[in-house]
Amino acid sequence: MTVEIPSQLITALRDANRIVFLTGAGVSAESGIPTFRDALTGLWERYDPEQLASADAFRRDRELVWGWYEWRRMRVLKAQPNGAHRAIVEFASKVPSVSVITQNVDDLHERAGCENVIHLHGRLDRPICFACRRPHELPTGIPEEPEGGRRLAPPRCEYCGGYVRPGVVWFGESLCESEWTAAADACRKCDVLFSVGTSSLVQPAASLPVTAARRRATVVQINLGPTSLDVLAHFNLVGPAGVILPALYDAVWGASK
Ligand code: BV8
Ligand code: ZN
Repeated sequence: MTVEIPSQLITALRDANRIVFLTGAGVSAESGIPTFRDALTGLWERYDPEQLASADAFRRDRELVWGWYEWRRMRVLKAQPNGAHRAIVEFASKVPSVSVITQNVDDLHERAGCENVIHLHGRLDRPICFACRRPHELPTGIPEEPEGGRRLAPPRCEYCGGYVRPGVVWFGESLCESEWTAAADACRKCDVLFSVGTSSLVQPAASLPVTAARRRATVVQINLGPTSLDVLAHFNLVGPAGVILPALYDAVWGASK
């Protein structure tokens, strides 16, 4: 696919000192990770993600919820970063300050070489105890989960015997204060904010591009389809992030590796 890149965007990127990448599930899609709203197949296909990604769901049926997260964790462990993750790392080698703020709970940005990723919604690989919130060490290796998944009994906390839960922020739970503060601060200071592969539905993450735009940042959306951000973004690039981001890098700094 040929990517049309407006010359004003190339200029804005060349002049930028601070760039923020706000990423969602679409940035991991080309690594084979189902997007958040597509991650409901097999056993879970009759559920709404907001139903499963909540503390109530875990209280109601911890084996169903733990099984869903272990299936997703297995998918992440079997996946590799894609061109979008790698292009963001290359941007960071050219621009004085690049902040990666992700809604994703996978570690593909880190595995591509990004440092200090801000995880607004936590991480799959950092489970905690539901009762005392102490971290729980998962066994190494890749859990062998059948396609479509299965119910699984969550491990027990070695300190208090409580049930271990995924280390993610569920709907109705507050975001980690320090992560949110760092994210909002980066968006207030940036010259360019990319919103990549997110339906821009989930709050308060979806308010970050508004914060950046209020401070006169150039807002660039890269997505497969329209979202509520279309009206605010200065540039809407429609297509796969794994194609558009490397093309953007090439247009500004010459052929990416
Ligand atoms: C909170 C972790 C309050 C779990 C997730 C206003 C203010 C504050 C809260 C609210 C509010 N209004 C409503 C709320 C409540 C709620 C909310 O936002 N609900 C929405 C649905 C209306 N928010 C909360 O509950 C938040 N908590 O604010 O607490 C509070 C305050 C004080 C005291 C107590 C409480 C917590 C929200 C966090 C929820 N957890 N994830 C898990 O992963 O299982 S959110 C979940 O959605 C994922 O993290 C996911 O990343 C995120 C957003 O989804 P997307 O990443 O956008 O993925 P999606 O599938 O939707 O879209 C993918 C996009 O990519 C699509 O557009 C597609 O076209 C595109 N795409 C696909 N392939 C590609 C691509 N694009 C480019 N290239 C491709 N190849
Ligand atoms: Zn405990």
